[in-house]
Amino acid sequence: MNEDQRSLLLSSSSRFPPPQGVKLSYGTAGFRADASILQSTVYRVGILAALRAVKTQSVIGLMITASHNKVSDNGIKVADPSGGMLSQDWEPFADTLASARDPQQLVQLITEFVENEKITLDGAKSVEILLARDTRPSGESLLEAAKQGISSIIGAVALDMGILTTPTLHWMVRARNKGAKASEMDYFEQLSSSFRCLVDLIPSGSNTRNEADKLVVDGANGVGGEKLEILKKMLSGLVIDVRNSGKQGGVLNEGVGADYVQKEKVAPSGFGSQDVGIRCCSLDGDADRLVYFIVASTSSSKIELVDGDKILSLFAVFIKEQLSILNKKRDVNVNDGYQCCLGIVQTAYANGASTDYLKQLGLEVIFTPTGVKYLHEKAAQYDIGIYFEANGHGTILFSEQFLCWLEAKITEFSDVAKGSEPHKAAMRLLAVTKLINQAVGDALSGMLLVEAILQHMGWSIEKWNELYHDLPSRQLKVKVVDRTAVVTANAETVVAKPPGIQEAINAETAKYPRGRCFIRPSGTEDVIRVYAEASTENAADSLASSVAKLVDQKLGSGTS
Ligand code: NG1
Ligand code: ZN
Repeated sequence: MNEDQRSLLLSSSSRFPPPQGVKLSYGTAGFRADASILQSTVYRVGILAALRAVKTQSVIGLMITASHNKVSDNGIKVADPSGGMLSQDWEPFADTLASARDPQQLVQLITEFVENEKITLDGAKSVEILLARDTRPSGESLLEAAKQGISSIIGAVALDMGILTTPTLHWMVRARNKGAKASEMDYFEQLSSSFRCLVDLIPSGSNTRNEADKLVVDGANGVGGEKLEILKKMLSGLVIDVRNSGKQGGVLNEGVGADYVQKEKVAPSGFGSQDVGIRCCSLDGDADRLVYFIVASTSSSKIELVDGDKILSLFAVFIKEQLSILNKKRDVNVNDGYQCCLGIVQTAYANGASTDYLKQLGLEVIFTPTGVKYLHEKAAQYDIGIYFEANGHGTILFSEQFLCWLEAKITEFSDVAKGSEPHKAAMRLLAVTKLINQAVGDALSGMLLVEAILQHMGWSIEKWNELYHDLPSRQLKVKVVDRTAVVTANAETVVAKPPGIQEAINAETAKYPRGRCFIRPSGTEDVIRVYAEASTENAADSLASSVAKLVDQKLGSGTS
């Protein structure tokens, strides 16, 4: 590192002293904490993003958001050149940087890291970092801190994209690195035109929707609702009513949003008896999670939750159907020996009934630990990989090889079998590859795909919800002295350490018909999470609370 670079880093870092007595870690979704203590960390992640851009000679993204968490929190995460999450082998460096005590130590750590990674900091070639934030009030000053970090690396240029949904920023990073059009308007255009394409390909007779058949969206009082107001004007064939868009004065994620709806299983604020029977969905605070729901009765806020597992199942049914049409030999000989490998990726939080259903369809279902980076990585190993967390974060990934094959097929069909069923199936799959975000889970693009598939199938939300019946489940969290004491194995389904706990969980679980229970340390909160499933609500509640008690006795402060 040359002297100019060194003194630039020393002087800028002296303006961002780290908070005393707190240790932040990159976690499963970047750094998250109360916004008031994040300035220094965000500045340092700015440096990391600039280094990553120099190392990869590509555009990198920085998103300032705390997603579904409360409005006073904030956070930052890095988007890699592919638009996906930061490569896991750089995460330890993120933690190291965040914990540097003073400017000298920070510069020392950076010097060692760039040497190891063979990063040349001569500014010879400039690199770009795209910055965006959600609607949190703290976002503006944190974005400024990130810019300061970026401009502390000679040759790194920060481009402020303003307020965006998290998936839009990831999409932009991916598009820019592919040399494609990458503005927010380009994103909206891609979504609306591929949605239109799917609607135009609906078999005649199955789309029985009328104008009054609307979708009501809970925008979590965040960025998603605000952006959907723009996007919906570009859509034809779908009537959307946005509530909780933040304009009516509601608080971000407070009694609203996908996390609240999924965890509490109640209607968000602003929804009630007038919505019984209407198709409703909720986005989270940065619009990367999506769940649907049906208001169950006029007298209570109880809902029928149509969660990420059911969205995954709907997508799987549709993709499988299109692939089988495409592979039929009837109309034209399309079976050229290419076997498309379709994989479904879930976590232990997936409802057991969804897994059974998917397996019954003959699909390959794989489990990974919690955290979309793990699911995404696994899904990317298939020609078509569909992944979802029960909480509504997920997408469908298509391999380059599959895309090439599909495009070649479409060209071939246009010549020899124009308008045939296999031709249409191929066109639908191509439209899906454009509609569904290839970088990360995206509530807006996922919602449009759900809507297009429901119209295609001619299904109501109730019909969709009947694909299978969820097993009753309960999630609890327990505050413990040290959550890292719990070490899990087998995609978090068993406790490896401390000894004895798994045996105790097994003994409890065995008492309940269809019982399933696991515990794991949260990657985003200082708690141990408990998940239980059983044949009745009471049984699931009772299993969860007895295991929570057990965790509290063995590891907790004994207070919860
Ligand atoms: P943790 O706190 O590690 O359970 C939560 C979610 C994850 C994921 C991350 C990132 C649950 C049980 N866990 O992680 O699925 O979304 O937040 O936001 O919903
Ligand atoms: Zn989110």
